[in-house]
Amino acid sequence: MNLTQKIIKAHLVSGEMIPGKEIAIKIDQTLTQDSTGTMAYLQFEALGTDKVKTYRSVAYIDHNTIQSGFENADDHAYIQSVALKHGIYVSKPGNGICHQVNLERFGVPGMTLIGSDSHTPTAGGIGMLAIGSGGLDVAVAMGGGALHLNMPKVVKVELVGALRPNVTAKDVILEVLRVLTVKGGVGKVIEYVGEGVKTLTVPERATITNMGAELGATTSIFPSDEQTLAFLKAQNREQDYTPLCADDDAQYDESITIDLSTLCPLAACPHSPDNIKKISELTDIKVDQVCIGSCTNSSYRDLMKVARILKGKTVNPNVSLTISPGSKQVFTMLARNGALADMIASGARVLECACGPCIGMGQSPKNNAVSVRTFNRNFYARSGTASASVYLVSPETAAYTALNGYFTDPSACEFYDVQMPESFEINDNLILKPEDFKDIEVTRGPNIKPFPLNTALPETVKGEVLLKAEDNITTDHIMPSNARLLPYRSNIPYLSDYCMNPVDPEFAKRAKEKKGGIIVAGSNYGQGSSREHAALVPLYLGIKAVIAKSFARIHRDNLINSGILPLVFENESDYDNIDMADVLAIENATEQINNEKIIVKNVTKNVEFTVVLSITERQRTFLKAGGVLNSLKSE
Ligand code: MIC
Ligand code: SF4
Repeated sequence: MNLTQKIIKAHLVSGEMIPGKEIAIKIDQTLTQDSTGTMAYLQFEALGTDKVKTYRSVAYIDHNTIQSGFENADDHAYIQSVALKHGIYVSKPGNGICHQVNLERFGVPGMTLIGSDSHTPTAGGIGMLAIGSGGLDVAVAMGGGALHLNMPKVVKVELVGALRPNVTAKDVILEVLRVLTVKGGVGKVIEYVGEGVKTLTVPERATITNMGAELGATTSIFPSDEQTLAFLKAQNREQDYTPLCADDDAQYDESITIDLSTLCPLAACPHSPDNIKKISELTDIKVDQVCIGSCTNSSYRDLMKVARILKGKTVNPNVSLTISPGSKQVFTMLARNGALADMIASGARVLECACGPCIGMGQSPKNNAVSVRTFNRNFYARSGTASASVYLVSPETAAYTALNGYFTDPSACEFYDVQMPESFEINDNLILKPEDFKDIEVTRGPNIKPFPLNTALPETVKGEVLLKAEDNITTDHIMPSNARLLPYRSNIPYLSDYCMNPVDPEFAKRAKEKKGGIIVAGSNYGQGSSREHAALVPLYLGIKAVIAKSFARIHRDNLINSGILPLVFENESDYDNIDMADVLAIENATEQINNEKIIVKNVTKNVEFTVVLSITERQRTFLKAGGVLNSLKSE
């Protein structure tokens, strides 16, 4: 067996391990963050579980940290109180980005983890089977329920050789994205093997598994080996170590080989993480902003290299450089060893250890800016400035670029060899343990509005086409998130006015006037974030179905959980025959939903076409009931 199959087998609750078939697995650990967490905990409360049933559940507060009104702070208070009341650890704001802190303090090789954040697979760097999902799946897992998913195919990525100086783990995952594209990982786990694996430290592995989310993959995973042991020892968690790897004769569904020694520094160009070019091809481009940080590249070693590059130099006069350390642990260590002083002295704007500019929480660049970031997503408008062009690069590329003001290939620059520390500074004083708190009252601010509930599937599903969208629509298109909107993550009615804003600013108004309808889209609809808001807001607007050429995994599950039909064109050419405002109807919907193929009538054009609903029996029950919560209620 490969490593993925071994961990699944050890956690299998039901189903057969045949790719594409539904399985259910036991979940050991869960994580939530604050921008998806309020919904997850409202749903958890609705399920009525007293105490979490997992080995470890942690609520992180790291996304909505700009407090320009009471909303975010109220949500933090709600999350802290509801978590402690139900046996969940709390990582307070200031402690760091969920995935970085999870790796440092909680990740255990061989365990399963689900998180209400699409970059949960970061923990694959420490050998966990870590999957991103909607908040409802996390709520169910916290209550002891299994996670249902389709048994993934497993792709072997064999790493051979070793990276050259100033070529990094970020360049490895950008290369994988170039080869596999943003749709290439759907329904698959990406498993890294080979001699090259041994040359990568746990945080480097975590950079690679983190951005595996951009492949659309279920997750990515590395073996647990000497590097894992060294990392856990340095975190004073040696007892959590178990060696794990694939059998020598393990079978894989697909495989690719990457020779690390042939890679060069790369960038993902606007507006997609798979639009890859060599840095050496971009050196004529003048840069306005550089942002270093995010759950992809903000580990101790990443930032130490940045500090060494910046030491004694000054950021280019035309560049604004920001640095956000990944965690309090990283931040404290940089402060103690003087690296922070070198960053500040160079002119870097040091931000708190949180998601920050990655989710548009401040630092939106100027109009038409070129912004170079060490993050994982460069989707259109995600930075908060729609006219900006965002490029994704390694910390080394970012630091040299910030000094020169133009894209700079770091492989032609000085190399600073920073080693992993033998011990990290351990201070968990911002992690609250539920056992230390008694008689907790849950605090609820006025911004927390009830989440919308669907109704049971009607006999006829009928509506106008309210939007005809292209390929690769992201959740940042469907429900944009920025410093202005993130405070309303617990207020679906407020958010609804901004639904699809970057695609069509009139969409929300139209949906409200028509009292709902249908969305038609191209392939990979809903890629990106795990935010349920990208399903709950359309539900609130009365969207009954999305008909697309294909869907991204987490978003498709979120639509089903909300009772919205995710239908796939049987013949992609039927997409071309549909126009905005056409009226589409599914007659005998309650009958048809039992079938794999469903007939849709284009009432306006008087033609019919077929769509495919390839889901499990369980999911059909959810759609009939109008979503998971209705289904559970009726049970
Ligand atoms: C993201 O990177 O897009 C986020 C913000 O972390 C999201 C979660 C969210 O929308 O709150 C994710 O990746 O799931
Ligand atoms: Fe936070 Fe960005 Fe990572 Fe999402 S991708 S968890 S917003 S740092």
